[in-house]
Amino acid sequence: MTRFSTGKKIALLIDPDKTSENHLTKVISASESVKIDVFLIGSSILLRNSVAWVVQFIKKRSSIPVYLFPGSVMQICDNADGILLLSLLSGRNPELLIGQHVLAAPSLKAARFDIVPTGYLLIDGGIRSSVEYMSNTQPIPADKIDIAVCTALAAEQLGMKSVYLEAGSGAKNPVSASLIAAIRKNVSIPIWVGGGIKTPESALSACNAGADIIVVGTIFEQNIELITPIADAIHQLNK
Ligand code: 1GP
Repeated sequence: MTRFSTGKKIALLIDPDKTSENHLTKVISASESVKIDVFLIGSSILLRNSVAWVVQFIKKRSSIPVYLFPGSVMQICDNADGILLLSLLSGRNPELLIGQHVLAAPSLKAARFDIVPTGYLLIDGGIRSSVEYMSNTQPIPADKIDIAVCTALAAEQLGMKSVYLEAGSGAKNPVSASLIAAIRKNVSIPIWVGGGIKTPESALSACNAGADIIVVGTIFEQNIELITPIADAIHQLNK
């Protein structure tokens, strides 16, 4: 049981390279008013070493939980509320299955925050994503539902506490409702879904198929006001 086990939730992904004091202030204010459930902080690659600063800036001004969503061990800091400890199970790159985790283990132990071991599945979203390039792995083809289901099952059987279906930031096609539904039928751990979700309709479709937490990033970088209809649509399902 984790804080992500009950109800439908929306997570806002913040790329530390693509924000500033001014932008973050607006993001926090909009997020408070629509009751964003969690902030995720991270990126496939960073030009600036700014994760700790972003976490601290949010923690001082908001009570919304802040979780690390690290692209690498270099993006770990100890002032967050927790971390999605991602293992890229769709790939066969040992560094991202266990190597980075070994390097990060002492820092994570010292941080004493919530660690959510998460099976991370990259699903083809119709673009060559940063995750695909940086991880040097192939995404699961969007129509290979059996492969995605078996990978999610393996995550649960390995004891992971959630599974994250990632179409890639800015994906052309979000993860399909049929793939989400097939995974929902087979695993009981919380399912995160992100990548290419831009409308209340696509967020609702993912939730109705069985997603528990919808992750949105890119569209809020472009227009923070779009946060309201999407968050409202998701939270409506809890009434
Ligand atoms: C990426 O799933 C997230 O990890 C968010 O994707 O930027 O397309 O919303 P977008």
